Amino acid sequence: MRTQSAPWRAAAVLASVLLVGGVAACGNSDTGGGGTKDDGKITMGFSQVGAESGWRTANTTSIKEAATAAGIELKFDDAQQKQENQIKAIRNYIQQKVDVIAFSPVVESGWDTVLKEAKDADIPVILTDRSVDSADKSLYKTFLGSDFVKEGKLAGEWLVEQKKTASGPVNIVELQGNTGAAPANDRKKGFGEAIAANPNLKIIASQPGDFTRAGGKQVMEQFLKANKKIDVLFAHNDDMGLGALEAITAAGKVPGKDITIITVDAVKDGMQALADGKFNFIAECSPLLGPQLMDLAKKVHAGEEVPTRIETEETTFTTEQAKEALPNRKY
Ligand code: GYE
Repeated sequence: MRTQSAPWRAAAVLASVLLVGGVAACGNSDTGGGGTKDDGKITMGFSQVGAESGWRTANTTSIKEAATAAGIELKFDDAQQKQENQIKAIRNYIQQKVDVIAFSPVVESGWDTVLKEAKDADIPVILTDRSVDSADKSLYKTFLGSDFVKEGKLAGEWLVEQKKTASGPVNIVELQGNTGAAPANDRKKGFGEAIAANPNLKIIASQPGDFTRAGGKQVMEQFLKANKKIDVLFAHNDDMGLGALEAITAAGKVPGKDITIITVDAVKDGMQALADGKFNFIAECSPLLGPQLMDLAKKVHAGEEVPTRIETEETTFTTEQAKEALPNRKY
């Protein structure tokens, strides 16, 4: 196992490294990549989920800037939230014989075939931001991203603490991310486990809002129509929470007061809403994965062993903490 070296520490996002599966899946002994070019430059094919949220925009910027800084040639594709587009992009990258493929899988399932094709072509794959549920861990080299279960758990634990003196039922509505996505599945799980500590806390409605503002607004409108008493909103990201604010205000309720709002991400607009008291709590999820991703690409390309799981380090914010952090927030 390798210990962290200087470039890791220099990365924009601090990372804690967990080696969960013993020795990293070994590629072949030579270059570890399928590139045929001999200009010495690493070519990375990257398939991005889409541009659905402020988080995603910041993530894309981070990846593009880090590729330039690292001297890596980046081929970038926006899949517009469709798995079929991601599979198509990955197949193109295989055909083009890029050195490394990296992608953020829009959903967890259904990747084995295309990942096997990349493996057969001897092109290493790095998962970034979201993971896949493939049983065969040799299909990718590593997964760089957040612990989404933990984010949901931190959100739930904060709520449990806030409502510890509640004597009656606390009605919670939940805006989920896109169906089948790792952060949607995992944040739901973590939050659900945490609030189980207090039987008064009940999720009375839970629907996907696709991680978008429009989705958050639309689903919140339905929630408000169907439920007289909503005490808490848990939105799986800031953007859905921001969309929901409009629906809540339009329904004549005061966000952050009549309805307690908890979100995940901590992008600038979310942090502003928190500082303004419209949101009440945010569990952070960092999108600044670019520098670490490029570092990993270089290592994997050089045939070096890398940890199979690299977890980003994150925090949480209350209104007071958001006010303090906002002036220096980069995204
Ligand atoms: O929380 C959300 C984005 O996968 C962690 O995707 C990412 C999530 C993020 O659309 O805003």
